[in-house]
Amino acid sequence: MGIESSALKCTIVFACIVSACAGLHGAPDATAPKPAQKIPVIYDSDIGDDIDDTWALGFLLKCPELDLKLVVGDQGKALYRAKLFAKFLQRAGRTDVAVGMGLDIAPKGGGPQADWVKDYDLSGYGGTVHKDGVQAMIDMIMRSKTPITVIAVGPLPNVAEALKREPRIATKARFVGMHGSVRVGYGGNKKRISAEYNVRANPRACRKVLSAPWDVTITPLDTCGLVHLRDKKYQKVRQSSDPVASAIIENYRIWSKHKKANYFAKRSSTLFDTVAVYLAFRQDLCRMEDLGIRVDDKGYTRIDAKAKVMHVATAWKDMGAFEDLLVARLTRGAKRTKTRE
Ligand SMILES: [Ca+2]
Repeated sequence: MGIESSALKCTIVFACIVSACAGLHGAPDATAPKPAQKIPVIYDSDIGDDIDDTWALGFLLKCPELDLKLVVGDQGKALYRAKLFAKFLQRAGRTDVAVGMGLDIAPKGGGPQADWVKDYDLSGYGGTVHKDGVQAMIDMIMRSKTPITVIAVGPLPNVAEALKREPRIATKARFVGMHGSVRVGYGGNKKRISAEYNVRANPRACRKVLSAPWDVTITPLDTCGLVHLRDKKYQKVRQSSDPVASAIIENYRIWSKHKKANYFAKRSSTLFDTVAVYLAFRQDLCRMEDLGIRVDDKGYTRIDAKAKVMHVATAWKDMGAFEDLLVARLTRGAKRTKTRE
């Protein structure tokens, strides 16, 4: 273990102790002290396709353990995703976060949240916009004195390209992803695993990223595929005046209409990506296993003792407590949202 990974472990352990002191099982953490050293984060996301990336971005902004530095849109539609990020960050009062455009694969095109940004002008963003988000990612990782955590919640062409251009990023950063299906498939299916979308969309890129020599943690469908907010938990977010919560709900309403999803009034969709954000700073509510994971050509993630070993969240110890934490943080209130503009 190198000095950097030791330091990172210390940071995570400290963040966990702070969180533990604040009360583990879903108690609102409004009184939680801020950790001395936050974990610097790059968020690589296909925001604007499924809605869970937007929930995860909001959660990330609300976690005092994490310090979001850069967001990069992945898997094409670069302009659409950059606009979603920029408008969301502006609404959250976080234009200190840089926005990176993803790889130039299918740069145009929209998605189910297009109505939210139809009049948004990216040139009006108060923070930095990097035309080459992959290079911005590399530069930030290489220059950072504290190891960066890359939270990636989509297919992985950007991160694979970053590793190709500068393989040393794997010695300077840690990777946390929402990827794969290890023993459980979509919808909690325990009989059959799935070729999970983020892997299946680009198995080659995923294989390159997951096998790189960095510390890797993933939430496969086994854990992330089970998370929904329902009933009181959902209504608390839906009715919150918190600017981050209301930006999420505005997007969810537009997304639901576009997708003809008829459950907007009652519950969230599956919030896969929020679990990757959680694992970046705490892991105690999940059962974690160190497993060799091989990505096959069809997009399955197979347990293979000869493959790269990673930390895998294979089951929940207490999913309800995670949902409580998510709700408490998302609804913490407008008065506590720090504006840095
Ligand atoms: Ca995603």
